[in-house]
Amino acid sequence: MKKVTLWIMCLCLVASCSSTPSDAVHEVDTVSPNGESEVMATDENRSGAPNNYYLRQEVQAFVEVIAQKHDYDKNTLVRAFSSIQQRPQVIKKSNNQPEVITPYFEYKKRFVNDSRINEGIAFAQRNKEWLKKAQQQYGVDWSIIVALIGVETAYGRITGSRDVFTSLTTLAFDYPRRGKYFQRELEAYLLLARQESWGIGNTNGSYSGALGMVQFMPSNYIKLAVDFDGNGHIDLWESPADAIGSVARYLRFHGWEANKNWVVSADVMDTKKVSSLSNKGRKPIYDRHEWANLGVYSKLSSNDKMGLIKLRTAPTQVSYWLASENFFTVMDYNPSRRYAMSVIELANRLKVNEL
Ligand SMILES: [Ca+2]
Repeated sequence: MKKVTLWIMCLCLVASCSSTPSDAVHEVDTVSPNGESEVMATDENRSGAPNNYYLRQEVQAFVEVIAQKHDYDKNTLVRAFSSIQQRPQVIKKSNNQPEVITPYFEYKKRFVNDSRINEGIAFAQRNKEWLKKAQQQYGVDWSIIVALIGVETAYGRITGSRDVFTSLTTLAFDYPRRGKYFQRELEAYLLLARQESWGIGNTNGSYSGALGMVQFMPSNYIKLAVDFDGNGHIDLWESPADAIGSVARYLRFHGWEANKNWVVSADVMDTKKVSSLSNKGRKPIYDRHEWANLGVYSKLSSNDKMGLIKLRTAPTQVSYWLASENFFTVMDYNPSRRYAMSVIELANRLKVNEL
């Protein structure tokens, strides 16, 4: 008798655990062997995943803040956070970004190659009216816009297949090195999801939470994305026009200067003399005369200040460039010199074609 009662109790418990509310973020596939006690830990996550994020005190505090600060429906947030658990691959990937560990000559092969160039030319032809409009409105060269979209997502082909809510939550609460940053992005994502009626957890992106053809983080999506085709919605997945306008607006906002050099190759007479000046900071530091006094020569004719960039262009070879403010503006998109140089090299290869 006692056994039968227990069995019925278990059945009821499993039934309540696996009943998923109609607006749940993710379906819960199974109840894990140890799920019951965890699920019973609070009243509000009976339908939640085992080890779900809402069991964590800091997440409960975060939910409270978001609900208060933005008048956000707390039940929606509780359901969302209790439906997801840590995605460890996100942390692993964040610790092994190719920008950090791959030498430039290897890194750039992924982006500056025949297929990426040909696809870029085709993308530019399909979208030339929007590119001309963006170039005119924001002063950003069309080839940089195309190259940036090409490097980010292969012109919108690879925009990420991970639900960004789980990724951002994992990084916000289990990646202490940048936890505060990702908490702000998670907050922005929640606001965007409400504003755009996406439904929390229904938006896919990169493992670090970047969105759409241009891989904007949520805060940039809110701040700088633009409805460039004027259809009343900002859609960075399906509208190349919106993607083009948004990239141009982003670069302009971060200091892009029209009709300026991007980078010029440089000859360095004494590498030791400039070793503390190369790859230094994120701003141009000297004009061409000051660089020449240090034994750094280029074909630059303007008097703009430039920074000195050094990258490995072969296993036993490094090359130098003088880089303008525009180069550092591309670094505002992704703070990697290898990334910025790849975008610029791809743009230079595209630029030889007429728009
Ligand atoms: Ca639009």
